[in-house]
Amino acid sequence: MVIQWFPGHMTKTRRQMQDTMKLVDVVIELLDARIPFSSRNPDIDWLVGQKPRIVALNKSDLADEAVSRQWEAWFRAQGLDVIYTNALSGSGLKDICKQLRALTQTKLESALRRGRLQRPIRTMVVGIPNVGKSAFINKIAGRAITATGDKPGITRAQQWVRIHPEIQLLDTPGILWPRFEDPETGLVLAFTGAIKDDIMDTTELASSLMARLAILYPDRLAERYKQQGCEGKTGMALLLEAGKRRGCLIAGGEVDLHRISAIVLDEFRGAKLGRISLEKPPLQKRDSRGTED
Ligand SMILES: Nc1nc2c(ncn2[C@@H]2O[C@H](COP(=O)(O)OP(=O)(O)O)[C@@H](O)[C@H]2O)c(=O)[nH]1
Ligand SMILES: [Mg+2]
Repeated sequence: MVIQWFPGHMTKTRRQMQDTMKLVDVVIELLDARIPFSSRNPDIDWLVGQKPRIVALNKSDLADEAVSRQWEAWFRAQGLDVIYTNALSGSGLKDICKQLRALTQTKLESALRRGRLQRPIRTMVVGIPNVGKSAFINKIAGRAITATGDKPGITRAQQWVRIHPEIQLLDTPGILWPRFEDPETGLVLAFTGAIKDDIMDTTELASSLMARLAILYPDRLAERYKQQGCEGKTGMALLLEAGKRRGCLIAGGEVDLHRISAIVLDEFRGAKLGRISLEKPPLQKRDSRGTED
């Protein structure tokens, strides 16, 4: 079913995206700072082509700052401008505007030389579902112009919103598809809540998350769920232990796996375990002497 349905949908999205892309001067690619790899559209380079692009590592408030700095360096090494943003607080959005203007400076200058601006810089936000596109647009536009959450079926004319005297933003984001054929990507997207829990086995998801966190952030995991160390334990063992510590029990004293799973996922997504990054950039050659910790 998925195989039947997705390609058609994707072809249409691609075509629309290419059409819209023709209207913009600079593209803002929104990624989830916790999972910059998995929240990236696999065809983004092809879609954006030669247009200047800014990578916004959004939800930066939830990501590990040290890891985000590594990603920043990695993106810069790929020749991309990268800015951390928090679409809820608005931090980083001023830098986005500054960068948009810098990227189109020559265009602006030649227009200015001819007397006055012919038209403002045009930009649009693109990204996979749940990276914060609507929140970003709302915040930068300073008012609620798009509903948070995507409602398929409701279509309306796209409009340009002035976000700076010299910059216009398309009020509708470009929705991209994730790397859907990769199970690892599906998993980390599900951890962050980008894939709905009702189509996932939450116990399996929570125990996978536990296993992952036991490797990446063992101390924080142990502290939050009062684990006696995480080493050598499976995700399921950690989940059961957490359930006991939290008193998530059903009759007979067994752990209520459904309940503890929901708690763990909720707490992770709500940053109750602190700022966590689930992906690190691939090691670069010049970094190979051991920047990885
Ligand atoms: N903590 C945090 N949450 C964010 C940020 N940006 C968006 N969100 C939340 O992420 C969820 C998805 O945001 P939304 O704008 O609907 O994403 P879209 O599907 O890309 O349009 C919402 O619950 C937002 O409140 C951010 O920078 N930090
Ligand atoms: Mg949206």
